[in-house]
Amino acid sequence: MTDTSNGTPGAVTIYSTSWCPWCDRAKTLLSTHGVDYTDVNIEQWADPRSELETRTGRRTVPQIFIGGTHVGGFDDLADLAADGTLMRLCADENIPVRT
Ligand SMILES: N[C@@H](CCC(=O)N[C@@H](CS)C(=O)NCC(=O)O)C(=O)O
Repeated sequence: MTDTSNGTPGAVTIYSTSWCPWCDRAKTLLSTHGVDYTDVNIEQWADPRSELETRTGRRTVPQIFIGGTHVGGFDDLADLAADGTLMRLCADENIPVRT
């Protein structure tokens, strides 16, 4: 995890495209954990992959920020969810979690 300051304090941001199954899985995982998110479709950008790389250091979608912390893609998010780190990170970043 790296803090690249391109997230939003107190909120979850997911950079995605409309055709991406890994994005859908990430959104479903967040929803099943009671975490709301802001979905940013990178297809609206002029040069999506370059802009994504500038913001996150990676060129694949999804890219997910928990507050100001960049956690990576779906695989990274799933690992954090599996070992409980996701919920601790949400607490640390003041992200509301629905129960
Ligand atoms: N293992 C990655 C998979 C991400 C991935 O392959 N995303 C596809 C879209 S579903 C993508 O961005 N492909 C474009 C590319 O590889 O350049 C993750 O967990 O996020």
